[in-house]
Amino acid sequence: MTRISALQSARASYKPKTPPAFTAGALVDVIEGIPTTAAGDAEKIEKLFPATYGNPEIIFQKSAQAKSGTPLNVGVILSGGQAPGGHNVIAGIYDGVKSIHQGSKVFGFLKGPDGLIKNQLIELTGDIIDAHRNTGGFDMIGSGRTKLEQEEHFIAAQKHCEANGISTLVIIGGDDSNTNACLLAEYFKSRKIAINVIGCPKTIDGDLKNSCIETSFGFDTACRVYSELIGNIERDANSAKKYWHFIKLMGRSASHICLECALQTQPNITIISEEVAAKKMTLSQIVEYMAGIIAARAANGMNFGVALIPEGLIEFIPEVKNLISSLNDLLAREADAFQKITDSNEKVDFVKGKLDGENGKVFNSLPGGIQLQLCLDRDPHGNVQVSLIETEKMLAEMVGKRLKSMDNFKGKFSTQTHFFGYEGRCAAPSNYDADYCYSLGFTAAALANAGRTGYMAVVRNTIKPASEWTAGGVPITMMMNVERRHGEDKPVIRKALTELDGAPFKFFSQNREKWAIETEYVYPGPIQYFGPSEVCDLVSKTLELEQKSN
Ligand code: FBP
Repeated sequence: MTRISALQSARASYKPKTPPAFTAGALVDVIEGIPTTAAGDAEKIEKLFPATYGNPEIIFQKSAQAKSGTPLNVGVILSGGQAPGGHNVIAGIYDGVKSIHQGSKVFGFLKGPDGLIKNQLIELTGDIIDAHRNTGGFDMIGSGRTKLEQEEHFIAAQKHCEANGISTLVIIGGDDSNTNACLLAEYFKSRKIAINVIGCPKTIDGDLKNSCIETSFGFDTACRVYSELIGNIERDANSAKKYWHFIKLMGRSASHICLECALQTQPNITIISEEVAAKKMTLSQIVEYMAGIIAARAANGMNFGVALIPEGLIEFIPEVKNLISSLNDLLAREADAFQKITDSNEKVDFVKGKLDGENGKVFNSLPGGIQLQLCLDRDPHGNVQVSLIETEKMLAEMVGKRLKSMDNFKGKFSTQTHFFGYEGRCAAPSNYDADYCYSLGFTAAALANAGRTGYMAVVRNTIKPASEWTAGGVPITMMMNVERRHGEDKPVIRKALTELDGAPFKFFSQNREKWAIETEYVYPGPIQYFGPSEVCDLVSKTLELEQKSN
């Protein structure tokens, strides 16, 4: 047997809290609301989803009478990047369907959607589930980024679910995966294929949330891990008083992680991509803003500090966004010639020679290392992989140059750069995520039992104790609108970016000047799994501020 840590062993017996609806299991009463519409473009969404559009929201309630259920066979898929709590969603599904009928079974498709397409799956036994309760990671069955969107995928899904006797598929993923879950639900329902599809909201990025979903799971834990590390660095900075730490934080697009970590740790500088885009800031304006704070602290004798930078930043700076889009086109157009060049400097020169005007100017203003990174790494769709661009190094270098040219800067500027991302994605889930995920899993089991399809499992009121949480289902079409993606109109769940008029950003912007000039660091320390509720049962600052302002 693999050796497990003392914490994992002690944590295995933690019993996640659930909404009151599930205190006697997942055989619950279903309360239906009124028919729903869509987040936008309702007519188009209705046309695209004639079989699953318009269903009512539902809420589960503990049943007053004893009920009996029939066996359910559920298939589970983990889709996309790891997020703390995924194993607890599966444990919740398992315990949920077993509470409905002991003969129920749960199958895990391996390595994400590919497992469904290739019919690679395992039955998840009680032993497997027990070994993974309250653990981080997706290693129980693995995950993958294949998008289930083509008809051949849907045909394979039908074949492999039917071959394994699976009547409900639960897809645990982000906005894209849940959109595709809905497309699959529509495909089955409109063809009278008896397989239901349920979604669960996952992503550390925190950008799958709306009026129906309070938060995506994993965000809470990942932000606590990063905030612990940032707090430790702040304390080091304040002890040694000789470094500026530039820290890039994961989050493919939205800056929720960066904002949450800022709220938890009160660093000197935090860049929020959505604000950069709204103010149409240029790269040199960002550099100027950072250099200004560094110079002001230096004037007060403080040649140290901490700056948080969101992973997706460069795509939100309008001029860099334009540059990236021209580079994507250029590199696709000139792929053959570009591939033949082996020397890195020659690659950069090749690109320089083909960029003119504003794009050429912006490209030339970037440090050499970043120029090369922008030319190299592309995902399978030909887009820049922002997690590989070292924005923190780029800004450290550009800010250093700017400070040298400033007459009023008499201080010292030494930097350390960091990127926190993968460190947090598989952490043991906080109590919040352990409870939330297990409850989402139970909700998915109840939705399966209620024969619902095209629904997302939702658990709400989570800033309150679990005894006040509610559980239910929301038609995925209700969260959709139509957006232009890769030149086509597509139905999508709207990605939640940081709202500049939202309570978390407002609180941050009211305090950031003070945090910049003073040293008002907060050191959150590690996630606590055992001990008093005030240190173990926390909710994210973002959620707290958002919900309290509603
Ligand atoms: P999901 O949206 O799939 O949850 O993934 C989020 C994320 O962690 C981003 O923050 C990051 O940019 C990306 O995954 C990294 O992906 P990969 O694991 O493929 O390097």
